[in-house]
Amino acid sequence: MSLKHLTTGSIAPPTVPGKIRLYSMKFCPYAQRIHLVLDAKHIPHDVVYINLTNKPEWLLEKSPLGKVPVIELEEGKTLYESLVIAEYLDDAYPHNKLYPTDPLAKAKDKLLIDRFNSVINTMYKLLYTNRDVFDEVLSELEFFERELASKETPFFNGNSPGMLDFMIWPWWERSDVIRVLYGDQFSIPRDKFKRLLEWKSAMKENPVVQASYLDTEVHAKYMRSRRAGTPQYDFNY
Ligand SMILES: N[C@@H](CCC(=O)N[C@@H](CS)C(=O)NCC(=O)O)C(=O)O
Repeated sequence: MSLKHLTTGSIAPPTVPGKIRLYSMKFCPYAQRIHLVLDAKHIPHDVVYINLTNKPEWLLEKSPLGKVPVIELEEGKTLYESLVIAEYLDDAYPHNKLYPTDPLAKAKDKLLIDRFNSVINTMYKLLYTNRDVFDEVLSELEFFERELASKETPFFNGNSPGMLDFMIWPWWERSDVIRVLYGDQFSIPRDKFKRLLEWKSAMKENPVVQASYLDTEVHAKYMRSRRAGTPQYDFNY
């Protein structure tokens, strides 16, 4: 396992028989989705971290869009796009199913994951281009607050986290960065988002989440470097 993010000029480390290889970047929320699935299902794997500013030449052979996450199942056999990878892993390793086994419940969870894209896009705008859209993020979250309230369980999946919980978690882990960067008025109000904030605390305690969890300060440090146009991938924390 290489902890340093590999750059241009590096050599692709050979895959290890019996282990899935995940190409990741320490601060990428999409890659974190796959860390969560691999950890939740205890799938043997190793991780190679990629410097996305100075990408290794060989990345394009594994990932046609030059993005992470990518998984390599055996030498040269790869799969990309976080949601496609997550579903593949859930199907190929059927123990401890993360998606509901009921097809309708699964389809509904996929709709919610899709709907969360609007939160992701607005959060991205808020962090990188326009801090005026905080209210827009909150109004998009109201839908998820109502959904969770209607379920009457601590997690979207029930009494333990499932695919929907894990697929939206990486952006929740980063949600306090907005407050750190812009001030306390950018906090998610507890009176309007009681259930989601309880969910967030319960997720943070979950051992699978803890395995890839990084503190708000660490995420903020990365985001500051990225906002300055020089993303730092290898700093100590
Ligand atoms: N839709 C993709 C998004 C992945 C993505 O945007 N990854 C970013 C890092 S967080 C990336 O690799 N960026 C490099 C680039 O765009 O050149 C997925 O769900 O996997």
